[in-house]
Amino acid sequence: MAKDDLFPVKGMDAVEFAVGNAKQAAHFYAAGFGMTCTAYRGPETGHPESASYVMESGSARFVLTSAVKAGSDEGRRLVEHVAAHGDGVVDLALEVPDVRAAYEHATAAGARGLEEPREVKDEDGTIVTAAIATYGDTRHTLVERSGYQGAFRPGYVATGAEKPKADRFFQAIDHCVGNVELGKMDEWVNYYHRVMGFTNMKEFVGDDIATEYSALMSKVVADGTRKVKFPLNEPAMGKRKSQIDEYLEFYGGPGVQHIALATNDIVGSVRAMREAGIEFLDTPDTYYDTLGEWVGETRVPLDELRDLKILADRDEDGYLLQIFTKPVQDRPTVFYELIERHGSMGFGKGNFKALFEAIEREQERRGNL
Ligand code: TYF
Ligand code: FE
Repeated sequence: MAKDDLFPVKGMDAVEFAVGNAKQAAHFYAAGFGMTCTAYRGPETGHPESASYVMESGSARFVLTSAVKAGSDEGRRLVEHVAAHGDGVVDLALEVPDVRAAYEHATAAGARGLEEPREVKDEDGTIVTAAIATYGDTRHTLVERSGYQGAFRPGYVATGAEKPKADRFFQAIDHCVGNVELGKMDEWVNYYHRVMGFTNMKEFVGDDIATEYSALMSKVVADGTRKVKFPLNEPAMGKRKSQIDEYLEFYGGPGVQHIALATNDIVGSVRAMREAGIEFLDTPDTYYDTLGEWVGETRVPLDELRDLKILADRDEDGYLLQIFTKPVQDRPTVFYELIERHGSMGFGKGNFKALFEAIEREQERRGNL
């Protein structure tokens, strides 16, 4: 963390989803993603408006929230979010060392403030939070934990479940991707420059790749430590309807497209998740016919990659293995990526063609191409 960093971040604090039925979503993430429900807040704990399940795997934390009292202010906000977007991400919460300073800097730099800094306390300590708006109806809550000892945040009650083992299916959030409207990508890239002091990573999808096969443009911004990485996509004119346009249409505007989860054992994770019913994108056998020639040796034998449809990419720093789920709700919106990094800090550029073709096959099956 550089001394002159005006918006230092410690990492992702949590990804919060507004969903139609958090109780059932919690079961899905437990069974399919190997996550453990570590904390809960709801009517039984003195919060009648909504129910929230905190799901953890390693340092990755998802919060699944549903309205309980649809007529309350909070309930109405959740119901409206779900009505507009379906199940989706409402909050990419960031842990910062000083919320007041971060909020002041962000709003002075033009971020729209949603919640002023405030302290929330219980017998386990104090947390400071504030919130700023980002693309669509998505927000960044800023969280200062300062040694808070309780379950998640004040108001939440620990479930008593044993802390999940970090080597379950994944142990951290690697990156969170946003889809924004045509022509808005650079505006949002600049927002993260200005507001958070994030800088561009070298991986991007430019005009050349866009027109050839991807029908999207993308740039990646990250904090100085590269712990928080936010790729941003916008649609581009390709040969066919952009997967980003499909998302924007079905999500009802900009929002989080995919969350990449870091794993140390992608083979074990994919096997277990497939077994639990999670559906992954298919990769044609022809991809593997030439893969060995350019990717070289990886930890996982080529046959196993082919078997499980795992993708691989290599750059000057090393290699990565990755795979993408199909959308995890009926709308063709949010999906997940599993990523096992071995040196490479990239996003799988060498796979973009194979990946985007796989996504287009799914678009076609849905009748959206
Ligand atoms: O996060 C990334 O940039 C990669 C590649 O619709 C990617 O995972 C980009 C766009 C997309 C799917 C994957
Ligand atoms: Fe990704």
